[in-house]
Amino acid sequence: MICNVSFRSMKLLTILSFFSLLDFGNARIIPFGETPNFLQFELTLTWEDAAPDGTVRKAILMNNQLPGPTLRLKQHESVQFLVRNLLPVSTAIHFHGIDQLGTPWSDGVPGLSQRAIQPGESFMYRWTANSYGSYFYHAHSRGQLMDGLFGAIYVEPSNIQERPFKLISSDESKVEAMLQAERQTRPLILSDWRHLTSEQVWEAEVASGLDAPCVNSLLINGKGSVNCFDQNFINQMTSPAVKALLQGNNLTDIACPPPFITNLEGSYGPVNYSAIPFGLFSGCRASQGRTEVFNIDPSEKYVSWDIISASGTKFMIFSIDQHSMWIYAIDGHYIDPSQVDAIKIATGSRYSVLVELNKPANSYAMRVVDAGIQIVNATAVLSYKRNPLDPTTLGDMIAPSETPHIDVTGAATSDSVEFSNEFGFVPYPDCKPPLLFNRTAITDSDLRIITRNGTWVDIIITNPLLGQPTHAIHKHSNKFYVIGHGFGDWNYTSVAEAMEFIPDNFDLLSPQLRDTFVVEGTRAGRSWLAIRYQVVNPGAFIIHCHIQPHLSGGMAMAILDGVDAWPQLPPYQLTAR
Ligand SMILES: *[C@@H]1O[C@H](CO)[C@@H](O)[C@H](O)[C@H]1NC(C)=O
Ligand SMILES: *[C@@H]1O[C@H](CO)[C@@H](O)[C@H](O)[C@H]1NC(C)=O
Ligand SMILES: *[C@@H]1O[C@H](CO)[C@@H](O)[C@H](O)[C@H]1NC(C)=O
Ligand SMILES: *[C@@H]1O[C@H](CO)[C@@H](O)[C@H](O)[C@H]1NC(C)=O
Ligand SMILES: *[C@@H]1O[C@H](CO)[C@@H](O)[C@H](O)[C@H]1NC(C)=O
Ligand SMILES: *[C@@H]1O[C@H](CO)[C@@H](O)[C@H](O)[C@H]1NC(C)=O
Ligand SMILES: [Cu+2]
Repeated sequence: MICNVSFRSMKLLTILSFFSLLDFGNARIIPFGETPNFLQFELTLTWEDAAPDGTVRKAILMNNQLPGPTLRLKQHESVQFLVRNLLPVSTAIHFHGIDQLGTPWSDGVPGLSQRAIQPGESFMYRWTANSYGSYFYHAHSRGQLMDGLFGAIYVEPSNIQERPFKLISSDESKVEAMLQAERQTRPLILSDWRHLTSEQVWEAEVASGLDAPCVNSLLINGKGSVNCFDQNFINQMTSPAVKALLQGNNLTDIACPPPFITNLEGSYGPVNYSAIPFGLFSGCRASQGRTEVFNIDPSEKYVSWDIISASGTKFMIFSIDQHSMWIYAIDGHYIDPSQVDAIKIATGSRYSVLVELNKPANSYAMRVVDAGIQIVNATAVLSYKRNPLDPTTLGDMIAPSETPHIDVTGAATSDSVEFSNEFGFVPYPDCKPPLLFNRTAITDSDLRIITRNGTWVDIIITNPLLGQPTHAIHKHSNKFYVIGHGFGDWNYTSVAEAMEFIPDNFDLLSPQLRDTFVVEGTRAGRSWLAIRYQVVNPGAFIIHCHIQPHLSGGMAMAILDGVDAWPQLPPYQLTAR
């Protein structure tokens, strides 16, 4: 993937249709403080030397660790989440995918929902986990996500929540094992890592005039290593399509496209190639970090992971040697389970998977690679060995695997490898947003969306310039339905009108319910995405690209939802500091 968004003409979000008041499927808002269970969670942020991939740099640690500690809570439980900022810079923390019903002041967007937490200050976030499933917290201030500020959140579903596991197997003992695996589900956080800090990357982007899509390593739960591939191997693994793009050049020694590729469309204006620091596009120094090892007791029959992409720029592909995965929830919502060998995951998305432990006792590589052009990877280990105290089961015990599903470029190793299809999932149980035909259009002239409470809103996101990368659009507050997508120009005044001409591009019967979704890259032509949500949560929120340099570059838009019913700041929040 080549990230060459023009920061100066960032007008990719086009609001076309805005539907008038209809009342459907009200979410019950539980005001903070009504629930009996309060969880206390404290996060102390410090700026320290750290070496997740074996190379020392400054990074943000949370209670001395990276990723931060996992926040686990039960559905409908409330949390008081205290952030102590001992960093030299201001910050704010966003709870990605958490709907913040009734608590918009805890959404963590500095300048919109709160003032930034200054160095030395503390801030108390308070919210209720209305929805179950996999989420994460991360910095929403400048590029701090890329300095390591992230950690998993898991909301245990209430007992009355219907699970889709019977669709995987009709064997009751297996379904019971899946329920048990879900109860013990564990985070698997994928991230991309650089040896420059986020501010150094930003300064280099501004000074050079280039977007910086390359990384130095990938991490699984904060662990990884730096590979320096042999140039001949890099050349050998470079696909014909990438070779055509490279015009006779090689990928660099970090297996990334050289900087002139980023500037191919010339959308940046003057480029200063001498302002590119070591390691940004090239400059490889191998280093060895730790390896994440999962020692699993195979008598449990199934294991569940919440795969969370906390990456700054990379879309990634994940797979486990010799095992398939049942994806059973995405972005904290169940789906009709889908059996795949490899999952492509956009930054900000969460895929929950069940893996059947039906192979011989051994260690199996869990692989993650860049889904784009760079050749960069990380490996964790799934070990069936029983005794976690046995030292031979710990460490870098990757059994030589003859049958990985993917190679280091993410390509399938055989025709039978099944990849996830972002567009193909069906929510469980089915949820149907209403068909709407009574519309009033609004324009995007002031780059804000302003709504009345209860309104249904369609947002059409267009990717109008050729050669653009795929973007990962994330909406704060409640989830949205993915009602349509396609290639070509969007030249309609509403979804209803578009559906008369291109009905096959829409699905109003079983659309996915997501908080992060892709609008496709435009190397093959312009693209668009149509999402729909109901305004149920008055407050100030944001919709933005989750690729960090794009967000830093301004690819964001404020959503002022339900302005007719904005809440008063409660007294407890006035003293949040
Ligand atoms: C590409 O890599 C090969 C193998 O290392 C090398 O012989 C060749 O000179 C390189 N080409 C360029 C344009 O740098
Ligand atoms: C290009 O970058 C170098 C290194 O940062 C700097 O010394 C030089 O002044 C820059 N040139 C221009 C034209 O800005
Ligand atoms: C990347 O994949 C290659 C090929 O499978 C492997 O040799 C190497 O150890 C992997 N690197 C990391 C950091 O996991
Ligand atoms: C359409 O909405 C307007 C108000 O926005 C309302 O006056 C009108 O009755 C609605 N028409 C239908 C058919 O629902
Ligand atoms: C906002 O609208 C939703 C949906 O109609 C409703 O459930 C909720 O009570 C409203 N909130 C306020 C503060 O009026
Ligand atoms: C624009 O929409 C019209 C129908 O409204 C269709 O006939 C036409 O082909 C579309 N043009 C493009 C460029 O997609
Ligand atoms: Cu983007």
